[in-house]
Amino acid sequence: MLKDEDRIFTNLYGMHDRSLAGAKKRGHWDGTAGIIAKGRDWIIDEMKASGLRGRGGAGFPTGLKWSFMPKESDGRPAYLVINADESEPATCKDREIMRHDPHTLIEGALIASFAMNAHASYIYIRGEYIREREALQAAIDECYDAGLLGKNAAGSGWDFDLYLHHGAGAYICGEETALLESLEGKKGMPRMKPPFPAGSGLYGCPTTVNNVESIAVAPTILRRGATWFSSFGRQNNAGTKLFALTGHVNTPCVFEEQMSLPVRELIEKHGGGIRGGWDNLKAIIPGGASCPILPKDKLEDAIMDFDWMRQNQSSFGTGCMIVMDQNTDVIKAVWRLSKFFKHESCGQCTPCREGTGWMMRVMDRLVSGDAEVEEIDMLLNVTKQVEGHTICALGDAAAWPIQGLIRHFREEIEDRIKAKRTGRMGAMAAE
Ligand code: L3W
Ligand code: SF4
Repeated sequence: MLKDEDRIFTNLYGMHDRSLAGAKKRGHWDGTAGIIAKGRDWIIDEMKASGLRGRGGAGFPTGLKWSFMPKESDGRPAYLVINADESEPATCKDREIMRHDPHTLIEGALIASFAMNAHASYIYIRGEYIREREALQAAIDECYDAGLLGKNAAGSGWDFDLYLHHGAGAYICGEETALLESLEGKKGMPRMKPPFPAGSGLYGCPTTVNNVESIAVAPTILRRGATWFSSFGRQNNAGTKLFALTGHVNTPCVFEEQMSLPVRELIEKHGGGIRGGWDNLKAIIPGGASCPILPKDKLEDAIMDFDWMRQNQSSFGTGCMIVMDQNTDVIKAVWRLSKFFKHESCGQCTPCREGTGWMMRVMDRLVSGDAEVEEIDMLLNVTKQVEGHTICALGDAAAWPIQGLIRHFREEIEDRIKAKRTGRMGAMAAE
């Protein structure tokens, strides 16, 4: 388990003073101008060497992403946009940073913006996060008063403004290009990529969009060094990370831990174990609604990181896990996700707009058992027509949970259909 002195987030549970004075006591805003004085190349190289991969779900290397920003200005301003539209079902880690440790994020925004030549940064926060918004705004105001933001921010010689913008409850605005559209005052509909935001992002200017946690860990990485951060986890899966456990664990929680620990260890040490014990486990969804479900027999030696999950036909996502015990109707659980994705589809591309509705309606029938066995393969086929054929990842995200369900729980689906048919035939015989 991670030692206390290696935690980046020292106020995750709000036990300490979250104000600037409290944050400084816990080591934040220490030597910020000195880090900036080391220059852009040093910061980006150190971030690359740390092995940090984006904490918002896709796991793209953070230092590499920063390096895509133009080194010299071509007359257009550059922007850092921080994705705080945390809306993935079961994902609730960034909110703990914003409400209890907001200075980690603000200091990170200043350093990252300097590294990418940006004098302004926007934090796009989920509309429902009202308390988090208040906490973050109070921290931003404190920083302006203390000279840590604004002209010559933190005595670094860099002028920097930070704005908080709130969303209005649309999940799709967590997709980076939909977020940029929304920030520009338009409907939150994803753009085609490329161009990636680094080439043409906010208002057509070079932009980097990063998750809250990715930015909030940067100052500590730069203070303690890339080697310190990369000493946790394993190659390609470095660092410490905020994880969450929800569902049928005894103590649902958010916690910081090192990457690449066994799933079982995380559940037992941090989640107090499965309701009814490990043998009562049925399945997990590792890191958000789009990550394919994994059954218990895959989980005995499972490792919680990007590579293990990918090699086992799932994904690490945000590291926020849904745990399901033997009482769970997994078909219904995945149906619920299908309903979610159908509702949240922005509707601009046909495979997603029509496909999510189609998939949900077949899932309706699988839940009740009122389907034909042949429809299982037909449904699988539809998921393949949607996957990879849409403008943004929401189409894939709607397809993958269903693929995972059929891969691991086909027998359960078939049994339900057969039981229903037997019941129907029994009733017909009785008539
Ligand atoms: C420049 C290239 N930039 C990629 C950048 C790109 C983006 C990042 C990752 O989806 C996933 C999704 C959710 N030149 C580049 C480049 N980039 N190639 O790298 O891009 P991408 O397309 O791999 O991912 P994405 O579209 O950002 C994110 C999944 O995460 N998810 C989590 C969702 C989490 C939330 C939340 O509440 N925090 O919504 C869970 O599984 O489904 O697949 O910045 O521009 N050649
Ligand atoms: Fe909109 Fe879905 Fe197309 Fe994404 S995949 S752009 S959410 S319709």
